[in-house]
Amino acid sequence: MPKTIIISNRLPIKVQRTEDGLTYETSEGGLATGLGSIYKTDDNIWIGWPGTFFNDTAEQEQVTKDLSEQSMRPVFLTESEIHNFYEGFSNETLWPSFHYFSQYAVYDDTFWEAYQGVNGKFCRAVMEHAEPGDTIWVHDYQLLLLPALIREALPESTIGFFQHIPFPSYEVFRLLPWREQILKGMLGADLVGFHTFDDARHFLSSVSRIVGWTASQSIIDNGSRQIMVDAFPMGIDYEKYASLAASEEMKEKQKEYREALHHQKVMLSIDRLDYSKGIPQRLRGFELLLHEHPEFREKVTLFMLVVPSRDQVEQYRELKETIDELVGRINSSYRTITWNPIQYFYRSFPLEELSALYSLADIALVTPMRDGMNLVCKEFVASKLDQKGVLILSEMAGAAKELSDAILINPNDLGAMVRAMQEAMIMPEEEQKLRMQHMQEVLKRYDIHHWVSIFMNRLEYIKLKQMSLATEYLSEEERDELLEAYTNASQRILFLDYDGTLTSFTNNPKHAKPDTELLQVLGCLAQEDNNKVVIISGRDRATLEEWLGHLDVDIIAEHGVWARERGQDWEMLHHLTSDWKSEIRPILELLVSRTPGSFIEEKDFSLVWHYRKVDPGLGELRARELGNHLQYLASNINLQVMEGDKVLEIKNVEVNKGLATLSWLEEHPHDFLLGIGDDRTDEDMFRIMPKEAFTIKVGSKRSLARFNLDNTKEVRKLLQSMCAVEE
Ligand code: GDG
Repeated sequence: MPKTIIISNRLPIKVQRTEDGLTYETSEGGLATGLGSIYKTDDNIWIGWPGTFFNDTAEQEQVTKDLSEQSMRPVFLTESEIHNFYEGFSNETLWPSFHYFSQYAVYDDTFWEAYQGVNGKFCRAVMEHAEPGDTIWVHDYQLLLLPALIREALPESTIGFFQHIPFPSYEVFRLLPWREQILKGMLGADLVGFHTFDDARHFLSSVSRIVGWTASQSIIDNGSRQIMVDAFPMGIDYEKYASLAASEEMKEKQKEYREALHHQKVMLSIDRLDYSKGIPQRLRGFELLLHEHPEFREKVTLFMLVVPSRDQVEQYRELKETIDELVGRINSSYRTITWNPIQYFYRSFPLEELSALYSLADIALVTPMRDGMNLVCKEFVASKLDQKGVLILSEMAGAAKELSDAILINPNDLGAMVRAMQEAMIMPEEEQKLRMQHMQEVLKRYDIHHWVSIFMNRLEYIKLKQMSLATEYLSEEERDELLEAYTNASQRILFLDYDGTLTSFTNNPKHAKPDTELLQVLGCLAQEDNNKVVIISGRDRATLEEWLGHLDVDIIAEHGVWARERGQDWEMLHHLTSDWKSEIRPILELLVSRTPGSFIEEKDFSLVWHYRKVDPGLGELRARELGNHLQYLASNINLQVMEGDKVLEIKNVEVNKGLATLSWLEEHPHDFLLGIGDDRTDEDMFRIMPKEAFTIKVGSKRSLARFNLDNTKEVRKLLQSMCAVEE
């Protein structure tokens, strides 16, 4: 039975070596809770590092055995791997870069090699357990290369990837020397998830500019696979925090704390020690509040918990010193005999204490400079049973997108921070309740269980979509079948698109002239009496005439405006007008003057705007703009706007390759049909052709064709083998 495999750098357990032997303490983190419903059932497993070094084989075996009873599979890492891969590349290169602190990013090849090595080690661990059909869910920035490694080893597998930290804008991401390898690693997944739409947007923009793969409606089509990119804001285990806060024990604790704090207002701040969390800025804001608003002195205490983290790293050590100094300065400047402005703790607390603090606090100060999501603010809201309390939240936290009823601030704007604190201090209870109620409704609904199920649901969806759109590669067997049908037939029609099918794309369409090899194969097929070779293209008739007119082929030009049977004159397939051009041409000309690299191609009955050489992103944006602008105008004058590969074509509605193909089929009896094409306009041709026809899409984008071939080279090879049949 297919299973689900979860992979993260750390296992949701802390293994420790004590005098009494090995101890195992399960994690209560949100992710572990949410995924608990998955990895603890059936044969599902969680793969990751157990958090302690085990060099002794016997000990490793023991840990593996003990963990396997809890559905976990350890990946043992050495001290040097942890140093270079985890503390190094993950935390000193990726973490600062992704949190917009590029000035702290270390670019070190030793770190990068270790990162690749450990991702490979994780891949081998996955391969020990994975089987075709399994669903694999990879987590976070320590394992960005893993999706592609798994894809290579198990091409058909279902792979989801979720990044818990932000994805920076292209301008910041591009600074990384290994940017392309990183993106390609992530793109091994079928679904790439982030906390916010902005992260997803930034990722798509980097992929388009660095890898060259563009997306339509958040789905990247790389030619062989579709990859969905979406936002999945992670929720918390709402019930857990709400019920903890409701317990008698917690109420007692809260009362005790409240008395000790002399019934002052409590501002709460909880973070891991990290420069992304904006702790010094928050302290400066608090200092300014006390300075500018003496009325709040002795009326408010800032309860500040900083959880030790990464303190071997230089920046973190410096940050700790800055915080210590600031706290010292503020406390010594403002304290009185009975009041200490800041209660500062540099250690971690048990969950119960945390819950008591959440319930007790009047104001939560969550002001990171940048945060993927931030769960602390959500836990605070869930713990507010009486709905009294104010959340001050940084716009730079992913959570701000959902918690719009918080007081939102820019953490760099100290003035705004002080005003927000002042507002929070005097906010009427009714308003507090109203805001809190709204936020609780959101968090209750979008909790951690919802997050897991929606991610899994989308992963299943994209996999099904991939399957439904997949055309089958023309196998050896089917090729033989095609050749046999071809040999046995006496009235064959071969519809062949030109650009992207018989020749590859060039930056300048005029350069795509047929070469000798192509002329030879077309000539060979065309001279056969039983064959009708039809070149069906969007190009203008003059070019097609010049390039292919000397062969014994039929030509359909401009997607079916003009046609010419061999040996005859050009005929217009529909009676069309081109009066509309004078109205549309100025719009396109204005667009060209605003968009360097683009140009207009004029055909008898259509106008085409080309943007292949335009800055990626800008071209698509302008094409959408033009599409929207023309939609209304075009429908009134019987025109259609057709999107192609980096082109937008405006022409009469009657014109398409489908109608042209149909008129050929009606007029010419046939017992063998072949249609080959590569772009959207060829889909009209595939649609019109009978089911038994051999329809072939070049590339593996979604298609109505029965089969696909990878490129023009393979098309030519097929045509050559048809030629050889005749000889
Ligand atoms: C990353 C992203 C994203 C804190 N102190 C104690 C303690 N905590 C718990 C909190 C909360 C968790 O740690 C911190 O989560 P955050 O989301 O705030 O931050 P990161 O650790 O940086 O997490 C972040 C998250 O991944 C999830 O995707 O939201 O943006 O950076 O749950 O309660 N727990 C205990 N004692 C403490 O002293 N027991």
